[in-house]
Amino acid sequence: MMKIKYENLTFEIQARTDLATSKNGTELKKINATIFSGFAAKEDGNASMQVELASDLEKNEAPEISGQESIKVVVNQSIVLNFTGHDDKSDFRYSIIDQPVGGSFTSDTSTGNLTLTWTPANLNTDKIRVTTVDSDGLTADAIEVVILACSGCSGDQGKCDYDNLRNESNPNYLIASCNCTTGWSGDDCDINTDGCADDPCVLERTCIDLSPPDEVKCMFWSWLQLF
Ligand SMILES: [Ca+2]
Ligand SMILES: [Ca+2]
Repeated sequence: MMKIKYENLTFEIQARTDLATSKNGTELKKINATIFSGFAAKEDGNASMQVELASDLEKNEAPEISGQESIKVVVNQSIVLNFTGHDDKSDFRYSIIDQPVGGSFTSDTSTGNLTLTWTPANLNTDKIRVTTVDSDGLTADAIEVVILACSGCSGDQGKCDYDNLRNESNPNYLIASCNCTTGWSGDDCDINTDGCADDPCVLERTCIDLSPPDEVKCMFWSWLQLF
């Protein structure tokens, strides 16, 4: 805490800084002006020091953070996501507000980036939200990454279709549907389709359900086919 004494009064600058950092930039300037305008009018040693402090606070700009704002992920497949902070002062830090389950963040000192490495284990709702905080406690507008998740559609039994979503209730965690290859069905293409379910065979033919990639066979039974 920094205290400034002027005549018989003591001003606790830290308390004002806390107040200032919880406001937006416009209000910050207003508060500073209120604290320091009285001192500026006095032309003595204390006044110059206090005006200088005010000037430092006013010059501080809120930090920013940039990075990918949406990402496609597949269960059991690893992704890497980078974020970059910016500030008028160099000693800002990253703040992780929401971390996905199984994900880990690292800060790269050579690039200054914040990196997320994540392998989703399932389709449970997850959140990625990060921000930057500068040395005076000012915070950037956080990035919340829109996650487009896919089950993987059981490997080669289907393909992720990110244009058709299974859920839309949470705009920041969307689940892609699967386009199944012939013979497979279900949300994740893990069900061997029962090709006979809709009685596709006519003229008294017998329906036989087949394994993928085939679906069904309709045939006349005869003694010849039994041998
Ligand atoms: Ca700053
Ligand atoms: Ca089948």
